[in-house]
Amino acid sequence: MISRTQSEKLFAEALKYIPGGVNSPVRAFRAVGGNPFFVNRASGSKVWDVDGNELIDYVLTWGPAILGHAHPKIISAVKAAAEYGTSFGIPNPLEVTMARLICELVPSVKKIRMTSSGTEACMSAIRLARGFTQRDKIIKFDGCYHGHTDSLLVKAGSGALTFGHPDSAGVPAAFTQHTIVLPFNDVEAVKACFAANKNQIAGIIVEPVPGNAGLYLPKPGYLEFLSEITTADGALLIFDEVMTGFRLARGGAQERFGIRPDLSTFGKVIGGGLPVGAFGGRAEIMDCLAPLGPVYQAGTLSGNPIAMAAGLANLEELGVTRETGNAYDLLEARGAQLEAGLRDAAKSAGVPVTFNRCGSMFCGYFTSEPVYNVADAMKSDRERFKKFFQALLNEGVYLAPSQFEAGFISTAHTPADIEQTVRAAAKAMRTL
Ligand code: KE4
Repeated sequence: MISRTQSEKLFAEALKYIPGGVNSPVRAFRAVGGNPFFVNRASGSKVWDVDGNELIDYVLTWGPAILGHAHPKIISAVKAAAEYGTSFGIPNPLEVTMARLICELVPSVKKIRMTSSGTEACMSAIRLARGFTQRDKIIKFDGCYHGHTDSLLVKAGSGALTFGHPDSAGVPAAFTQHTIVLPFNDVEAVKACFAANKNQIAGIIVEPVPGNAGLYLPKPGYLEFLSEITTADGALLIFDEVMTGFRLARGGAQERFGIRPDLSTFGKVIGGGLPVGAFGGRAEIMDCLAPLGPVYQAGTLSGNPIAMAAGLANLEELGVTRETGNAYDLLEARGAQLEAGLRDAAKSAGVPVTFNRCGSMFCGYFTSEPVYNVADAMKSDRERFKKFFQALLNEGVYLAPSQFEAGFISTAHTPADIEQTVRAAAKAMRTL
């Protein structure tokens, strides 16, 4: 029997000082039962909890650890940068290196601004879209999560969905009156919305591959359709690539699907595990930002040298500047191995599972129906997921503690890790 005595003690202590004992709700295990464990060490594909239990990690701090945890190149880059100071609040060379690299890798991004979180990046991109178009309305899709900024916390995904009350308390109706929520992958709903709001929509913000209600993919032609309909109406298309950026391809989901959005947001991978976000796009839009233009946006630690060093080390080690011999073939191979193994395990156990995957992002839903949007995802058997999650945890495999999160694979996940995961899943599925 696995002991988690130290984690339990820490959780009891945490509850005294931190709401719910966690600094982000999805960590609280409320959707899967039991209490969260505490981690004080991570390396490669593994984390170790404070009781010394080793776990193969498919959360990877929600995406940033694409090279696995504590990659030597990142650790040495952070140490080296820290020797010169942790923050200047004055422009530093690494900000320029990062900005130039992102602009080189993502053709739709001609200028970019760093922030300290994905929430900030998405919030700022929305403000910029409204400032540039002089319009107020924004379309988002149910189940998509763009951080916890007031105007976007409407039918949001991730933790908001996990808790079953997609709309958050504390958000005045006035703050969301300009937010229109539509179902993802539904062309007619978007057409009807633009017809009813001609020349009033500032933009669409969308996760090109939604990873905050589990994971599902855009139907063929859907992203192209969003690009066309926004262009035709003078609205902007904003790709939220906080999760997919530099994970699904060197140039993110927009490279993989061949789309050029007007604005994009980034985070996670570009911070290598440190607090970073970014938003960028067409120069004439970005130049509306202060100090050049009237749209205000700021941040004490934006472009912080330590975070830039960590993010640059992450990107460099991924091989993003190399068209061949970069990490994406390996990530694809590991994802394919995991998918094949989990599909076989479900089939052998006679358990209906819909397994969605895009590169190194994945999600298994306990349903025999396809999952193309959050309504489909909500039909899956969450009780089965709960049992599956706990069974895998007891076998040393850590999945995201919610059906409504994506799983992530790193270059540090070995074939043996994945074989161990598949064995654990096969054993767990026989108990469901
Ligand atoms: P942050 O503010 O958490 O850095 O980024 C917000 C965000 C924006 N856009 C997308 C597509 C995202 O996935 C996120 C954050 N992702 C969640 C995981 N689903 C972060 C985990 C958490 O909230 O604890």
